Amino acid sequence: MDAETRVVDLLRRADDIVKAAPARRDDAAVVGQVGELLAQARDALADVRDDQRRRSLAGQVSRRVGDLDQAQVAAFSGPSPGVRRAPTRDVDPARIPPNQHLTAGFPVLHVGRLPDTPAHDWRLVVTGLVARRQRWSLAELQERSTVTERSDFHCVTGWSRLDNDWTGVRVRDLLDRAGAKPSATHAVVAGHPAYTANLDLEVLRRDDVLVAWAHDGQPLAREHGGPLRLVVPSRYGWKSVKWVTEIRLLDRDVPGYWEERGYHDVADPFREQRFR
Ligand SMILES: Nc1nc2c(c(=O)[nH]1)N[C@H]1C(S)=C(S)[C@@H](COP(=O)(O)O)O[C@H]1N2
Ligand SMILES: [Mo]
Repeated sequence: MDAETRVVDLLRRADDIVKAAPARRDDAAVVGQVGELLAQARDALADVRDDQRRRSLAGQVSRRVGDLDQAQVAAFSGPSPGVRRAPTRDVDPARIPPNQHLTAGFPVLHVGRLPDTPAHDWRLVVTGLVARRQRWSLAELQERSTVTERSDFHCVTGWSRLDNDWTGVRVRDLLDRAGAKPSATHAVVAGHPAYTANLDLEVLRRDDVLVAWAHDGQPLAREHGGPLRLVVPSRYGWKSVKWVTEIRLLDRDVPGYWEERGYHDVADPFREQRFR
């Protein structure tokens, strides 16, 4: 089977599973199987010789990965009632990345269930290429220099929420406290339950990158990542790890949960870096 036939075949198999899904009542299994087929299709794309054909097939794979993301959200956390389109009038169009729309609410999006660890038992560790491994409780973080930063939030599924006031501490402060080694170039940030995202250290050190415990002046709701979440405004939302537990510094880029499933390592919404 040549590469093109193989991609088409994998897409057809993925579509067949999706079509049969309503009868199966096992959304998680459907998402897992379709995700696996799409990952194989993505790998096979590299061997499709004809540029135009490869681009067209890549678009078909991407669209299905996007659909799967939505399906996954529905499967794991129910429909997202927060996704309501907001008018874009009166907003500087330069603030809205390509192919994003504004949402009036604050959608909730994640895989898996909410953690039940009480806030007073929450710990954040900074590990890997650091001079001093550090561990903070929420109270200890709150004793550090607290900042509030206003920023926009862009989810790869298409919604953007502008003007979020996040309160927390700068990740840069924590990295400096831990003593990031010069060899450290990237990080993998982990959160409940086994969610991870990879980021450049340069991005993590920006002013607007926080671990936050409050949003718009209110304690951060559990479903939005409370008691503690990462916020990385300059990247698609999947990099803003909720229920954050660990920041591990590395000397290489190691893909996280969604990146392993075909999403972009960098994920700049203004360059529309959705998929690899
Ligand atoms: N731990 C964890 N963090 C996560 C996710 C997740 O599945 N698990 N989903 C990400 C995605 S895709 C988005 S868009 C944002 C959504 O944040 P919100 O639910 O507060 O809107 O959380 C991100 N952080
Ligand atoms: Mo997202």
